[in-house]
Amino acid sequence: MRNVTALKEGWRFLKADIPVETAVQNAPQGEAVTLPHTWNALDGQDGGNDYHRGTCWYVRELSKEEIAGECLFLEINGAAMTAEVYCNGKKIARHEGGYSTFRVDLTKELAEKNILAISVSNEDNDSVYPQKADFTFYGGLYRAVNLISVPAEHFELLKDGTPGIKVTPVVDLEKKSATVTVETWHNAPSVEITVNGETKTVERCAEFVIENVHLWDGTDDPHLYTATARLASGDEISTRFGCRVFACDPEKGFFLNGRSYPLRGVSRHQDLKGKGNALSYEDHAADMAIIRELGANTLRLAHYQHAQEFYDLCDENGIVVWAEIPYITMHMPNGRQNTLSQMRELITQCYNHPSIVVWGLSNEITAASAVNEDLLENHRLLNDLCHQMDPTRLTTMADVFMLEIDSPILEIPDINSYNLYFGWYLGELEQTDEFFDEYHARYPDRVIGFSEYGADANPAFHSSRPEKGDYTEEYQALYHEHMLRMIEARPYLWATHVWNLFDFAADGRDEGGKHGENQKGLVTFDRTLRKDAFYLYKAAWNRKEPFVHLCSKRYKNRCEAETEIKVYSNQTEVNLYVDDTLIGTQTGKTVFRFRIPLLGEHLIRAEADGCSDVMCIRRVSEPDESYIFNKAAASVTNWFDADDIDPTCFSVSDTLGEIRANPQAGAIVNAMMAKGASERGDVADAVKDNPALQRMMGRMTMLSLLKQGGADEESIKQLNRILQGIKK
Ligand code: GCB
Repeated sequence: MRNVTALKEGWRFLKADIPVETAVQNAPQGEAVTLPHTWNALDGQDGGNDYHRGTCWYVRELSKEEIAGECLFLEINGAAMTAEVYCNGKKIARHEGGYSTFRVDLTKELAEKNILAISVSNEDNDSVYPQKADFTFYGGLYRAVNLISVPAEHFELLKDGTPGIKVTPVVDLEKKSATVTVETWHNAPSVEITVNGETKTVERCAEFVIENVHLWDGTDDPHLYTATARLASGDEISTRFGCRVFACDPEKGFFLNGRSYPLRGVSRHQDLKGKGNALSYEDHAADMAIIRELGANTLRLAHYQHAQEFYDLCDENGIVVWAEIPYITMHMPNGRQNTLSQMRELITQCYNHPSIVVWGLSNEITAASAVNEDLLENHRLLNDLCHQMDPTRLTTMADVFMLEIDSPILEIPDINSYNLYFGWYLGELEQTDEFFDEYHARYPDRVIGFSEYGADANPAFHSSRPEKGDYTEEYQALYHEHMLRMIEARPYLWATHVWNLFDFAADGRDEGGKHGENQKGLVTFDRTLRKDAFYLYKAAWNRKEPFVHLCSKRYKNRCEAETEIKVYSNQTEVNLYVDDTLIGTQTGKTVFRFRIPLLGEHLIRAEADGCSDVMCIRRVSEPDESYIFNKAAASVTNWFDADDIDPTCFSVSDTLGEIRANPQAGAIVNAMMAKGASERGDVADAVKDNPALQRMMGRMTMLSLLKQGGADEESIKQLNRILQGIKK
């Protein structure tokens, strides 16, 4: 018999870096908490970088009933980031890495009265990842903590948090069969393994053949089998598994079970407003329901190992997953062992999930580190570890935009993917298209994907002339309309992942009208509001549930004689009614645009195949200031869009590349940039030494470069006047 007891109640929490004796002594005065728990649920999402990073204690007494049984193990499914476990004052384990499961053998430590004390630290250091990244590093026992009691003969519990059972199905599509190898680890002479109604008694490992195999076939039919292993002592474990084959083709993209299956989806962090990362099963399931509503078929579970419950939900819903470790942003020479142990745990603990198809080695690791031998070696070791532990899956990497496409690091993982933010942080939307076209032309034999793209939007902000950097819901929607078209035209992209499905806590941020949040989500941090861009993807991806969505519903007060009404729908024909009068019918795909005169207050209704959506908008005489985040930026475009620019001469609307191609105009801009460079030392050096960045800047308009550099209105105008004096 195996007994699992969840230790939810009865904990005392002490927010103090104190010796274990003091922690145990002071425990009765500590705060009573229930698990899961993070001490950063509130301060980790209020902005300002002041969230508590330090060492805290969780103390609890174990009752007589809880410790019953022959052998007792403590299972911690997530202690962020580093934990030390003490039983009756004695240190019995240390674990580094905040996202994986680890277990501790308590059997020999037990006495009459038993006090468990766990110190957990999310303090900064130079060896445990992550240390530098755009998300809050919550601290706490934020996933379940369990006691597992087992007989003397039992399945392995300690090694890398293993489930004790490993299932490898190999599918033969032609024969419609699967050969399923089941390995187990235990300390008994034999084990009884059952798969699909067939039972075998073996020492450790058995093979089964499933004829007429029911495939795990993505979102339409994610069939799961169960493998069960039993020891004579009564200890029993089981795991679900799925039978599927997949492949990535450099020209045709992803294949599932022999058919083309373009992976189109989103990324997710494990956190929620008000709760931090301490989510309940219901929270996970609610997230999955939103993913299904969106119609995504893939998830990048960034930037660390997610909860087992969530990989289970992905298995059950047929979502293809990219799993990764938090080897992110900045390579740490002292962190090599930690990357290896986090990867070993990820693969050991997640191996049986059919949803997972790739192991991510790192994310934007060259953002703050040079591509040196130590970093390359670290990646080679990780890559080899993945292949050795799991020959059935591929390795991948999320590359930062300025990583040269001919960098040797790109040759390490099996397949690659780029994070690109052209049209948001820098550059123009079309540079994304150019980037992939160039990459694909140069490396037609390499598999490439689009691992991150997105634009922040605060649904309070609106504009009829949306532009990069304005944080409006409308710009985010336009951004994604472009990316959706870009992706649909490039079927070779093996997977694409919007950054991000949900707004998430990034305590270092303070922008776009909110503190401590990355607002690139298609849905708000509290999950209550779906932004327009959510419905764009729903229109493109959700083929099952007919729907129609009116954009810019929150943009009620409009200061214009004519306004655009934009509709997203997965139907091919949309009717638009203004004040109950049909004013137009459009046929098309995904995005439907209408223009209507705005006279006063109007009721707008869109209809498509029996579905409808309504909103109310009205004409106002003055712009509604509450819709504008960055008034200064907004005014720059307004004055600059003036028609008095002579198109036969240069202007700040030309790209840096175009301007530089002309000796006279180029000399002026180069001189101006050299002056800026001497004032901003290291940033300028980074640009000078990075040809990829140089090339990219060449494609940006002078105006957007100047705005991103923080140039004021007067100096932009002045340069424009000079450029207007030079004939093209
Ligand atoms: C990235 C990172 C991700 C950030 C994102 C952003 O490239 O991988 O962690 O949150 O950019 O929004 O800047």
